[in-house]
Amino acid sequence: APVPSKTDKFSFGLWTVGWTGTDPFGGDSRPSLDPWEYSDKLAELGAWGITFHDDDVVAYDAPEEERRATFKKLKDAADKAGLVVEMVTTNTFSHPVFKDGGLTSNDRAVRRYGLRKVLRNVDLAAEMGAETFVMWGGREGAEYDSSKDLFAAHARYAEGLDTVAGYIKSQGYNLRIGLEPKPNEPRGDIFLPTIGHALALADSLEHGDIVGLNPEVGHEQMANLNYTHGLALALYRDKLFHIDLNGQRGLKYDQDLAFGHGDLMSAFFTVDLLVNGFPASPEATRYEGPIHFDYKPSRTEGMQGVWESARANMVGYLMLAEKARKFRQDPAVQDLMQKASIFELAQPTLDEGESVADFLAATEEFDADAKGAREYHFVQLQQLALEHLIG
Ligand code: GLT
Ligand code: MN
Ligand code: MN
Ligand code: MN
Repeated sequence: APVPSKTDKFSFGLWTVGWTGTDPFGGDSRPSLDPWEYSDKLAELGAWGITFHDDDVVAYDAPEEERRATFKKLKDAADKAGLVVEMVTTNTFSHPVFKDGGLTSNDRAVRRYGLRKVLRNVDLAAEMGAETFVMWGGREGAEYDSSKDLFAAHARYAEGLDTVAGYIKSQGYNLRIGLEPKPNEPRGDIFLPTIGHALALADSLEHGDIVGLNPEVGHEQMANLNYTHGLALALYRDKLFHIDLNGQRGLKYDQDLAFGHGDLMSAFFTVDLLVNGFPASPEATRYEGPIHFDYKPSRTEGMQGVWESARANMVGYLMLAEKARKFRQDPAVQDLMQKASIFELAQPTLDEGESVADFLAATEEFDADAKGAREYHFVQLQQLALEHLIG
């Protein structure tokens, strides 16, 4: 198996390997370590970076001095292990105060408290040298449509995001916000449920230029959507700031399996896009950020299983990357892509300078029946992908 190394730019949330197995039906199945114990071990396994919420490192109500000392201890340990703190995020979902949301709670005092907690972490993120500030609004949402003015909820969400983005700019921080969509869980319906929804709200902001996306594989799949298509739209809009890779099998609770342990074919084409880019659009934006894993070591695993599963994400990614490269380089694949007219899609439909009037006036020979009978060879191409994947 390939060996992960720092040049692969793999990173992990401390809350991933740090998950102690608590679920709605049972308590911890594993011990909890100190944050630097997780980061040291991740570095040893070949990771390049770590990410965390404020509350993954210190208790949410820790006194200022303790808070400073603990973050410093973690940063020193990360530096020593050669790890980058590439992203920092805020926990606005665990404490009951956030049960109706942080930025969109009906209760204005809660919103002011939530916004302060987020802004405090923007300072922390900058101090830690992070370049991405993720905002997963897990509690922003509702169980009942009767419970909220849904127009105001979106207005307050936008207000909160613009305040955070404006603050980042005013402080001159080298940070961009990555919105993380999720359709449901823990709320019955979460606001900004998909990549498309988040893009639409980001586009409406005054400081939207530094507000983009942090899409998670499982979250898009929980909405029955195609993750790779979502990444493509985010890239098209220059908004793919960060990614959360993991695995999900179908429409059920958020499984957070290791990357590749869910929909393998979909994972293959996600990696294909990340390592090879779009086949016919070489000038298109590429994702060059961290390969960040947001998974949970299953509750059945002990500490050995935690480290085995962390490694599984990285090794799985590297194996898929190797296969994706070979797939694209295969002359038989290139030939079929040609026959499938894949490269032709990059050619604009209108000629350069062609007006709609010219276009409408033009008489072109076109045989709809012949085109209706043409072959695209898509199945054959997909089969070649499968053969590369499992061959
Ligand atoms: C939480 C969530 C993840 C998000 C994290 C960032 S927190 O674990 O389930 O998907 O990425 O806030
Ligand atoms: Mn998830
Ligand atoms: Mn999660
Ligand atoms: Mn996530």
